[in-house]
Amino acid sequence: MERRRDGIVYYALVVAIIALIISLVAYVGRENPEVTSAPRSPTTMTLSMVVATFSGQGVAAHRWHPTMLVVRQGDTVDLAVANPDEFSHQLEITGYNLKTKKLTPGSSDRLQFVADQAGIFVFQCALPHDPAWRHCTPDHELMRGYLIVTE
Ligand SMILES: [Cu+2]
Repeated sequence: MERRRDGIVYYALVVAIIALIISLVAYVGRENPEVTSAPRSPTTMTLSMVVATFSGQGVAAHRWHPTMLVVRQGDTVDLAVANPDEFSHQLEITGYNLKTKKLTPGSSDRLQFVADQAGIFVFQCALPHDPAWRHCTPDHELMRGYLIVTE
């Protein structure tokens, strides 16, 4: 009887060691997400941007939304820009030498380009504040964001 119990304990120990070895092999051989997601062929990034107005406490803030665009070098960017504001604006991506047409209230435009240079590029409003023409708003200088092109 004692011998038989020893045999079962021994058998359970062998099974536990085999299970441990299998789980260790599975753990070591698991896919590393950092490595598998790194290489990626260039793609078309379809993005959209709007003039966003945030208001409250008698103050209105106008910003390009989103304030940051991130693409990879080599990607084609297809950026739709809309202006739902009651004043005209114009998006300019300095460094890439790109400008939308003057975006009058309710209008939109599209910028299509290949992000061939890596770096951080400012985008801003190219239409200085001019109340007589309903061009932009007093916070013109704050309508600023960044296009980040990663290598
Ligand atoms: Cu503006």
